[in-house]
Amino acid sequence: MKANKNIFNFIGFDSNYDDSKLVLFGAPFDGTTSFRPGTRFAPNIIRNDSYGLETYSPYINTDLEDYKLFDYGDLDFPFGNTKRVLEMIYNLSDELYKDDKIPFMIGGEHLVSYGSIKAAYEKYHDELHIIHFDAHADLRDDYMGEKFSHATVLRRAWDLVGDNKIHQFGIRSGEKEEFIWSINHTNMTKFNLEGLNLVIEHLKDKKVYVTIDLDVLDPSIFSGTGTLEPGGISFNELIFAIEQLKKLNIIGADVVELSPHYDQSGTSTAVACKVIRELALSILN
Ligand SMILES: [Mn+2]
Repeated sequence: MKANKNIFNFIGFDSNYDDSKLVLFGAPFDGTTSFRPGTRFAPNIIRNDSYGLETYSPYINTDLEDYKLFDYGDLDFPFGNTKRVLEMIYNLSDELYKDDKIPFMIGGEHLVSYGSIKAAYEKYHDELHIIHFDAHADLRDDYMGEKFSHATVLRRAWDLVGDNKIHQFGIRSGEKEEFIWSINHTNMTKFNLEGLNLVIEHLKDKKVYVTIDLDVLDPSIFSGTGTLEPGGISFNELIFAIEQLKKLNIIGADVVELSPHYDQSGTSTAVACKVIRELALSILN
């Protein structure tokens, strides 16, 4: 596979496809965003601002340059056609799985995760667990009549993986019904990351897909997003949680919901870039 022509790679992701285990791609879609749109602009602004980062991580004590990493560029979506967008994400992730790669997707709104999780499920079936960091439960069965929405994405993932396979952290917003439903169907930690170490212990021999909605962070450090939810975790809490994930066999991941233009300081984009670097290194370590 060759890089798409719109390539301007994330820092350190400059190797070729064949040599690379981890493959980054952008899914610049915000078609079901209910409040403030703009996540479609995230992948390329992330790539641009990633050059403000070092490739070395003092947290994990490794360097992006120690690895072969490939940036595919962005999928070219037909905006307004949610079904087709999800198919395109599924098709690319499926191709990556067939080539024994690890898909690493940059959103976009959270619904994009569904396409990649579906491909992961079809490869790993019952072995697959999902670790989900988010302010929002995303467990509605439909949102304004739509089954496929940023507000339903983990419920649609549950349709695939079933009970007790989705481990949610930092959740502090949703309908009462979502919280009640979660009691019997997902493993939800409200407000913080308590118990992550126990989940990691429990999932050591499983295949794990990690989805990070950056709005799990407090808006005081991450205001560049569509649906702000005060009361979030700190940057260091998230980074040290990501470092813990290196104990797992992560077979796919995504980082979603940066909407860069709402934070003109660039802080939110810098946060996203650093989360992406740390998650990439955690997956590979
Ligand atoms: Mn969210």
